[in-house]
Amino acid sequence: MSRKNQTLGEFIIENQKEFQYTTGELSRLINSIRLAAKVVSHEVRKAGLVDIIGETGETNIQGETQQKLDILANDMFIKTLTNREIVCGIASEENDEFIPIEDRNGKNKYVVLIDPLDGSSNIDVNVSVGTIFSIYRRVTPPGTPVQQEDFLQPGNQQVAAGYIIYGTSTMLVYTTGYGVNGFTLNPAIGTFYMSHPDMKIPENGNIYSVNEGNYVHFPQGVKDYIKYCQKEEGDRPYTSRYIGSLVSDIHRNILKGGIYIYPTSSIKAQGKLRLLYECNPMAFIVEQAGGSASDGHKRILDIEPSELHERCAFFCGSKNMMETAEDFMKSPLAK
Ligand code: P6P
Repeated sequence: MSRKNQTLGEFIIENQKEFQYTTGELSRLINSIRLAAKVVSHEVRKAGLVDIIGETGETNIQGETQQKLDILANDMFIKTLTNREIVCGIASEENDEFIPIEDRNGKNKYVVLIDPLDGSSNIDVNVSVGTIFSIYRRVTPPGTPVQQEDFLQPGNQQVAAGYIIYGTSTMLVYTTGYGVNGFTLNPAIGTFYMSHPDMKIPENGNIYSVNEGNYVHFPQGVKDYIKYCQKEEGDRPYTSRYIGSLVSDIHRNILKGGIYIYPTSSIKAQGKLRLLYECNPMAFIVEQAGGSASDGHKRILDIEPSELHERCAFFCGSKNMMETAEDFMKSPLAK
């Protein structure tokens, strides 16, 4: 069977052996994410038709207004992950604290960190949004209550990571450390089919993704890199593309080549993106696709987390573009 026609379910079974030590639990975990993705995709696609658009009036720990679909997506992923007796804890952008999950048989060995609906401010204007997930093996003894340290692991310990993009089509893209594969949902039959086998990000690209509205607040190194991208020289000027939805900007850059930058700034001293459930999973995926990801200086996956919702600067994309951007950040004037 051509891999292009393979379903996600068939792919998971065929690649079962890749999951170290697992007895099928990681496969069941990916399958539960697949189920939740289908339900959220259905709700996102009809958002304009029912009274689900708009804000709940609540705000999350990030101080961001919660869109109703945020809550629906969060509840859906938590419910499907909880019901499978595989996961001992979940951390979500929408929840201040991590959620311990009853481990009746004392064998649940995975924790999941999730941004259930990233870019949700785009929902009301019908721009693509996404779900991002990151999976670790717990580090505390099985059968004991999950602890904060199970979640505060460096990204280089992830056993799997992925995203779902609710765009012109719904795609699930994920890695277990053996490359990156993309599956597109056929909504008519509710099946994900392999559409992007062995995804690789071009080493070079000509797209840079940054919110230039914040230019005056950026570190000098970022300002200098943006001017480098805009200069008429060689293969430049590059094209500026910024959707304002991390999953969409990164997905496009993986397919076409490019760099995404959300730096620290004078108005966001820690940056905006969250290390544990945005930057780490995206960094794992992009590295597995042949790209790289850093905070402008240090590899994202080597950062030792100290808080569940900590933020960091995020540079991510084509290997050669990343090297150039990091060179600009090395300059003594880059700060
Ligand atoms: P800004 C969405 O809120 C998000 O977390 C990412 O999906 C997106 O890349 C970024 O923030 C956009 O932030 O400040 O440019 O609107």
